Amino acid sequence: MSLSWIQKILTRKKKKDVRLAFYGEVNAGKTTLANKIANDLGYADLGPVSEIPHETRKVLKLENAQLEKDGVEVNFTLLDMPGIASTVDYRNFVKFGLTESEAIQRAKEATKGILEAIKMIDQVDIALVILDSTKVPFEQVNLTILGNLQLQNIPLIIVANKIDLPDSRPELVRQTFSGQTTVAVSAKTGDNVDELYDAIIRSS
Ligand SMILES: Nc1nc2c(ncn2[C@@H]2O[C@H](COP(=O)(O)OP(=O)(O)O)[C@@H](O)[C@H]2O)c(=O)[nH]1
Ligand SMILES: [Mg+2]
Repeated sequence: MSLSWIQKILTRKKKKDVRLAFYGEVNAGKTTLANKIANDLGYADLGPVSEIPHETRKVLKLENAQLEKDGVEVNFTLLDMPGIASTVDYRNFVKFGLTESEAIQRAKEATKGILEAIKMIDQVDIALVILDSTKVPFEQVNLTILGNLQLQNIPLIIVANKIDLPDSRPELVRQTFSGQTTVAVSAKTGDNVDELYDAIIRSS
């Protein structure tokens, strides 16, 4: 992939700092997508990915991702947020094989992380709202995230993720949030991530 989209961000708005945040429900693929973008920028992964919910419990930052191209410099900051959830039940983690005390600790950290993610909304330039497109999109968590972002006038892009899976329904996501920019991708395979870069440019 070329990095021309970053150049376009720079030349269009001459914006030196772009703080790009990854919001969404738990296990939507936020960290997978953040890692993919970090790798495209030439950086290492921001953090680990897991099928156990609430793997990301602190905001993961890739700060000062310096990009110098044709004499232009940018500080690109990726903010991979803890997954938002309406309930955090430690018993779910026990099902994944954690001990009870590990599960309780994880639940405590996850709850703190959700608050941290919501508090940081006002520091964000562009929010990606990542959804698992194999799931029903019209869901309380997604509505809460969108409502909070809209309240603060943060430009947002809905990312219908996991289109590599056979039961993915990105069209349903698009229809559900028809007023919003929606891009369907697979963070895992990288499919269609280029289109997401175009959407980021248009929002910046
Ligand atoms: N098939 C598929 N799985 C994905 C994709 N993105 C993430 N996953 C998986 O979904 C799970 C949660 O991913 P993660 O990035 O940790 O989600 P997060 O909680 O939103 O940060 C992991 O098992 C990932 O491998 C994708 O595009 N396709
Ligand atoms: Mg994560």
